[in-house]
Formats: sequence, structure tokens, C-alpha cells
Amino acid sequence: MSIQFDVITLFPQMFEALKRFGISSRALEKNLYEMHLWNPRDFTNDNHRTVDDRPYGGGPGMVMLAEPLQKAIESAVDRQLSRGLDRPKVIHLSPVGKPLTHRAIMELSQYAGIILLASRYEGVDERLLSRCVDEEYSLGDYVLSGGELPAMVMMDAIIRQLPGALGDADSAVEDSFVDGLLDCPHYTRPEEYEGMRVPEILMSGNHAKIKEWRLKMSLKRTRDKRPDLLTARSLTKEESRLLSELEQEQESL
Ligand code: 9D3
Repeated sequence: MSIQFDVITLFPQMFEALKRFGISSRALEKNLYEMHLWNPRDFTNDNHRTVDDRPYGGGPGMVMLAEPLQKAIESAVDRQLSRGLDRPKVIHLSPVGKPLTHRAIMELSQYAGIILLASRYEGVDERLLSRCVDEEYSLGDYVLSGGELPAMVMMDAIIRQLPGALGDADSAVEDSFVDGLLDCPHYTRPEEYEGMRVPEILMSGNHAKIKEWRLKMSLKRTRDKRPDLLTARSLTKEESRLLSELEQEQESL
């Protein structure tokens, strides 16, 4: 069966972005995944359909109530169990979560089903998190308005890993970031644009030389913009040689 996403959100319409455009839309048409949306407001009983309240101890902002979230999560879990799937992992997108990495995406893409909790306001009642949530992920150290965009980011990254999601043209491009280096520069027509020419080597037809040039440019970019990626990773003989070539070339300037 295709991977099952159940998302708990006050703004289910935001997820139209994922359903309607690009690779994630094509993957949905190919039945590579299913996405089911659950609004905590539909699990309230009062006239105002209240999903949040003021924080105990005072302070700014509102906190999401445990009960509507627990009911929504339980409905989502029951849906997946009734499909014969194992109990799904419940993931909360949160500024206090661990950083979302390529490695985490690869691990998550192995699951048959995932439940994503996208929260709003200042946070969620801690008792809901301790009772119902297995893991928390953050996109990085900057403040967003809620967990919906992070949930879509996570799903987009998982979906493009699913076999059959990428056309052949896309999948070749994939290799570069996955091996821990930044991508090389790309060029297309025309041969000369505003006085700037395409690097001669790319027009040579020498595919071994082109491959080597691309690797060298990846190494150069990674060294210049993300040296942390180079220290995190061991180099092949060819990569070490190309890096010392780069250093030699720089000295001679
Ligand atoms: C001062 C306390 N704020 C924490 C930085 C409260 C707060 C702000 C914004 C609590 C939640 C949010 C909404 N953000 C997310 O839900 C979120 C998020 C983010 O803001 N940055 C990076 N990754 C993520 S994942 C979910």
C-alpha cells in the first residue's frame, strides 16, 4: 500500500498547495501516497468550537487544548490501524524539535504511515505531547507562524524519495546533494548570455572530463559556502586530488 499521511491541522486548506502542484501532485495521481486531514475544531463540543485557551501561570499568547488534539490524533491512528497498518509514528512539527535532515527523511520514508501534528499559537499543552507524540522535528532556528509549512516540507521531502515519484530527468539530479556535497553550477542555452559564455569544457563532449569538472565545482562550492559539510565527510582519492588542485589554482592567483 502507498504511504499514509494523516495531518492534524486547523488549516487543512493550506495542504492544497502540496496536492495541486508539481512532483507531489503527480505522485498523488499515481497513488504513491494518501493524505488525510483532520481539523481539531471538528473534535470540540462547545458552541464556539474552542481549540485554545490562556496559559496557566500567565504570559502572552494562547495554548492549544489537549482534548481536541487527542481526539483528532486518535481518529487518525484508528484510520491507519483499520487499514491494517502498524501503529503509526506521531510527529509534532515544533521549534523545540530536532533538526530535520536528509537522514531523518530517509528513515521516515520507510514507514507505512505517519501522523503529523501541525500546531499553532504559542504551543500545545505539554500533557498532550507527552501522551500522544513520539518525535518532534524543527526546520531550523527561525520563527514561523505554525507547523503547516514544516509538515508540507517534510511530506514533500519524503514524497520525492518514493520510488516512481521522480521522472528520469529529475532523479539523476538527485545524486549530488545526497552524497554530502553541494550541487555544481548548471548552464543551458544560449551559449553566450549578456557577454557571459558557458564554460568551454561543457561543450567539449568529453564526458569523463565533464564529470570531473562537475565534481570539482561541487567541491569548490562546498568548501566556499558550506565547509561544515566537508569536515563531516571523508574524501575519496579523486576528491582530495581535485581539492588540492583548487588550492594550487588559488595560490597562483
Ligand atoms: C517565544 C516562543 N516561541 C518559540 C520560538 C513560540 C512559538 C513561535 C512559533 C511557538 C510556535 C511557533 C510556530 N512554529 C512552528 O510551529 C514550527 C517551527 C518554527 O517556528 N520554526 C522552525 N521549525 C518549526 S516546526 C514548527
